[in-house]
Amino acid sequence: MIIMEDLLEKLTLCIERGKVDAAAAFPSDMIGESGADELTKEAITQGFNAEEILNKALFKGMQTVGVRFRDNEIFVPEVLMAAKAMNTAMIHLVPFFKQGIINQKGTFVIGTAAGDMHDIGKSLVTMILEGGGWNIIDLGTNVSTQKFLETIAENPGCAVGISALLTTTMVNMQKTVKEIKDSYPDINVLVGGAPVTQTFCDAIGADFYSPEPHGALDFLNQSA
Ligand code: B12
Repeated sequence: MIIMEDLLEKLTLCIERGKVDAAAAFPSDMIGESGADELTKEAITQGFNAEEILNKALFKGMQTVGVRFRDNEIFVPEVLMAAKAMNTAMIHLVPFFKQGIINQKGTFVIGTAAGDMHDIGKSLVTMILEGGGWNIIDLGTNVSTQKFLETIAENPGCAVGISALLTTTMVNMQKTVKEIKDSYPDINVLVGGAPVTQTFCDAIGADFYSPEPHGALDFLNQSA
């Protein structure tokens, strides 16, 4: 049993190093040690709440990964392992964000912009909104404008969320927002992702920007 103070720190390290679970052979210097899977379960058992685990360990680890990736200290394979560790940990948190809520507030269609394969942020938004009572249609990554338009047509009155993590795919986000607004001016379109800003949101005619999922939940609840 790991003492409580060390637990979140060890979990942060697992995200930074891409240590998925005890059976994982990567990274080689951590073979046999507990990974993100076991440590997240243990953190829950020890009474940490899901928000605490997310903010104090998972986000923290992923932030470090981002900095190291930017500085060319690590490369795509290591980032992919970190993402795998993060997704494995998040699976254990899903039930806490969903707890006791009936999905009846409305439908929220979400996907990452065309050309964009990043899905961790989008999945977090999905988790929080689903927990907040919204029925989610997750279109995944690299979602074309056409796919968004078809899904909106099938779900009249839905709200839409688009995530973009790359400056290049922000351009695609802009095109998608324009086409959605041209065809469905009354539908709320929310945008987010690390490079997206309020200024960009205003410039492309989206209805709402938030740097984190709870802002989106508040906005949707108010407009429901
Ligand atoms: C993990 C990661 C990857 C993984 C993705 C794995 C996966 N399954 O998602 C992999 C390795 C595949 C990858 C690939 C690439 N990546 Co990458 N990646 C990252 C990294 C390290 C972390 C992203 C992340 O998950 N963050 C954690 C989540 C929780 O944060 P988030 O997505 O911002 O989401 C939060 C908010 O923004 C908000 N939010 C997000 N979406 C939405 C939507 C709505 C509607 C709302 C309201 C809110 C909201 O809520 C979330 C929770 O708070 C970032 C670095 C960074 N600092 O962002 C680089 C980064 C985004 N990647 C980058 C690059 C360059 C690439 C590649 C081009 C690299 C390459 N040479 O191939 C490719 C592109 C692939 C593609 N076509 O998409 C650059 C982008 C630079 C730029 N300005 O465009 C970054 C910034 C790294 C860097 N510093 O250089 N990447």
